[in-house]
Amino acid sequence: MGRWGEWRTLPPSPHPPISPYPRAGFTLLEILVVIVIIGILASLALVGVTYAIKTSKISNTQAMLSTMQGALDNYHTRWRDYPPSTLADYKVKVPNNTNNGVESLVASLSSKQKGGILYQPPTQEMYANADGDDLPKNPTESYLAESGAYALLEYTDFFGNPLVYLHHNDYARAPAPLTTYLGAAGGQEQSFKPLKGAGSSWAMPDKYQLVSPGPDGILGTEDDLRQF
Ligand SMILES: [Ca+2]
Ligand SMILES: [Ca+2]
Repeated sequence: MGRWGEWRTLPPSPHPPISPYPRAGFTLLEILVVIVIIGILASLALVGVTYAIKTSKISNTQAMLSTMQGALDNYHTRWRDYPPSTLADYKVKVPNNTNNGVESLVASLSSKQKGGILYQPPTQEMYANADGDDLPKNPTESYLAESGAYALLEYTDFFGNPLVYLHHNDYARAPAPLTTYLGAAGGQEQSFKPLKGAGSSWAMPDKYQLVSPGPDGILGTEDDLRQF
């Protein structure tokens, strides 16, 4: 028997023949596995994006508080004091008992009477009026007033909630009209409790306390942001 004859008598291969054409389509199981993997990756990406947005709002709010601190130092250099905790100190009758400190802060840092605009937030949207109050006339010659009437605006943090401001004269008595707070989403009024520093003394004892309720919008929780 010749050489080619020997080749033809070889036993059949144990491996099945390989098709020259690719298999058409995927099995249902393969498709399900891919869908699950895509779902996991998408939810991880969403968590990452949400976390990055929150982190950036926190750091922007902290930067904003420190810029405001500089503006308040300029105000103090000029007037030897920080803005009062309420516009009642400007001899005006304030219309309600909410967000009074930050309303006085906005008026004080943006008025002709107090030396011009000492602070402006990064965007116009960061002026709010969460408690919807206004005065019939402009009490401090604020540049933010329009046609005589004066909306009692508040500075907001990067989460859209008004800040809290309290002059050091008012830490100890901290009456409700100076410490009652209403967030941007409305809802329940909250109460700001002046913060203690080391030992039993007040934080920022001879200055002021300037606080953002942080990502959760609730005062007195761990995520509050402040300038000290
Ligand atoms: Ca108010
Ligand atoms: Ca207001």
